[in-house]
Amino acid sequence: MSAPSKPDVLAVAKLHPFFRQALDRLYTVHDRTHELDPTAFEALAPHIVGVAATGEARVPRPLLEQLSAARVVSVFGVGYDGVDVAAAIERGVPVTHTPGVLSDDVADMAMALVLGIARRVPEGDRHVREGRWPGGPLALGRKVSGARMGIVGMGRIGQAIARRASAFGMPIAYTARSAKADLPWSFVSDAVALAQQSDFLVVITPGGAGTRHLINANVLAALGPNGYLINVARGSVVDEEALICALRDGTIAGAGLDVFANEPQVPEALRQLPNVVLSPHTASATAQTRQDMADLAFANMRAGIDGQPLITPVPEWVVARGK
Ligand code: 8YV
Repeated sequence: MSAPSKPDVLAVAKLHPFFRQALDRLYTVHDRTHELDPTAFEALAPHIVGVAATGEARVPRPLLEQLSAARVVSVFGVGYDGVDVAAAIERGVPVTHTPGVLSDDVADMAMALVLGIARRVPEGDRHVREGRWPGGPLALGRKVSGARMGIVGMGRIGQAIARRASAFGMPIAYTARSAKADLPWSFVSDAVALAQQSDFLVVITPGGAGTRHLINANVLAALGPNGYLINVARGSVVDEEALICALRDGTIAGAGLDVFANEPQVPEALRQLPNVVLSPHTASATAQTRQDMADLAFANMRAGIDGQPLITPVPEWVVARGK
C-alpha cells in the first residue's frame, strides 16, 4: 500500500533552506510552478493548500483567485508588502508572517550601518588592505555617541533601534502614523520635520504603496549636508534616484543601505559612490534568527493547513477576523 501523498504547497519564491527543509517533511513543495510551468500549474492550483512566501515575494489577487483550496499564506519575513492581503481576507485565506524573532538582528544591523558609515569602517578596511595606510591616515569620521537619531517607523524594530541608540547617548525622536504615548521618545509629525532635527535618519517603516518614496528629495534636503540616511526597511520607501543625487551632490553626508529598489540589482551610480555603505539585504541573516524565522513560518503553515490557531497572523487579518 503506497504512502498517502503529502499535501501540496506552492513556494512563490526561493525559500531559505531552513524553511524549505521543514516544509519538505510534511508537504509536497512546488517551487514557483505558477511562473516556471503555467500549464502544469493550471492542473495543480486547485490542490494547493498552502502558500510559502518570503518578505519580498509577490502573492497578487489573480494568483490567490487560482488557489481555490488555499488555507494559509505563510511569509518567511516580517514584511509582507508583496502580498495582496485584502484579496486574501476577502477569500478567507489568512496571511501570517514572522514578527519579533528578527527585531534584534535588524536593529543590530541598523546600528552597524550607522557606525559603518559614520566611522568609515568599510573604507578603513580597504585603506589597510590596499596598502594605503603608509601613505596617510584615513579621513576623519563622524561621532555617533550623542548624535541625534530620527526614526521613521516606531514598531517593534524601531523601538529596538531606539533602545540601542539610547545606549549610545543619542537623543531619539520619531515619526509614525501616530504618537505612541507609552514611549519615552519625542514624536514628530512628519519625515521632513524629523529629518531637520536629525543627524542620523533611520528608516524602518513597512513597505508597500502607503510608504512608497516616503523618503524623497525634500526629506533628504531637510536632513542636510551633515546628515546620514540609514534604510533597513524596504527599498521602495526611499526615492533611490533622489538618494543617488543627494549623495553625489553632497545634499547629505552619507548613507547606510540594506535594501534597494530593485534587489538584487543595485544601480552602478550608487555602487560607485564613496559615501555609502551597501549591504545585500542581510539585516535578519544570522543562523540563529533564520532558524527562528523558519520555525515560526513552518508553524504558521502547519496551523493554517490543519485548521489550528495561527501563531502570528498579520495585523490586518486579526482586525478583520479577530484572531
Ligand atoms: C527577510 C525582510 O528575512 O523580514 C523581512 O521582511 O526583509 C527580511 O528580513 C527576507 O525578506 C526573507 O526573504
